[in-house]
Amino acid sequence: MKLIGSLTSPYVRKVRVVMAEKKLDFSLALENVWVPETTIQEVNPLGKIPCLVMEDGSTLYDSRVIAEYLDTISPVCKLLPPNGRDRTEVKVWEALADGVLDAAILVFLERRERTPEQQSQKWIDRQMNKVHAGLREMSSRLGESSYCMGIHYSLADVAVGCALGWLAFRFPDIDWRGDYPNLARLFDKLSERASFRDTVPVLA
Ligand SMILES: N[C@@H](CCC(=O)N[C@@H](CS)C(=O)NCC(=O)O)C(=O)O
Repeated sequence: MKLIGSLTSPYVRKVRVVMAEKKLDFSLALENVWVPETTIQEVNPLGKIPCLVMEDGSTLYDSRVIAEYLDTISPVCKLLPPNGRDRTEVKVWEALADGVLDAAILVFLERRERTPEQQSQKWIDRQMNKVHAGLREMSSRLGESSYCMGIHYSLADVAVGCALGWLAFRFPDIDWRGDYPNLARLFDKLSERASFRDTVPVLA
């Protein structure tokens, strides 16, 4: 399998962590989707990474679909409960963590891709409000539990860890560690895992 991605995308990191936890073999093909020469749309019409190219040449996107698929192809380190309410709960955690990222990335891009005159503070505030509300919700859901789903490590922790890691990387001013010590405790524990250590976001 070939994973098309980057070393900074938190959604790509989520898939890389899942691959590592499940001990799946893959090659990582780095792709800069922001340059005009990118060929990403040949594999994903939406022009986004991650995109997984399988042995038969077919492709999978987005990160949630890829993660869910990868969990079905190996019994090693099951990251999603087989069915029922717990499975949905993990997916809600993932939607929450990805949603925080979606909002934060819109702010990041607003600042990077638009001139100061073009930028809308109202838009930035709207998205930042989602980031902060999402962090608050994550902390409240986590409470004093060891992991998002209680005592079991799951895809929920992978998604939350990647979201917090990306905020630390791109938005160091957001003090989620100080505001939510339980998220910091979870993040520090996740950061000790080889899957997280080996995928810390880095500028190419
Ligand atoms: N919901 C998608 C989001 C993927 C995404 O937005 N990836 C970014 C990189 S972090 C991207 O490729 N952006 C290119 C674009 O929006 O044109 C997923 O989970 O895979």
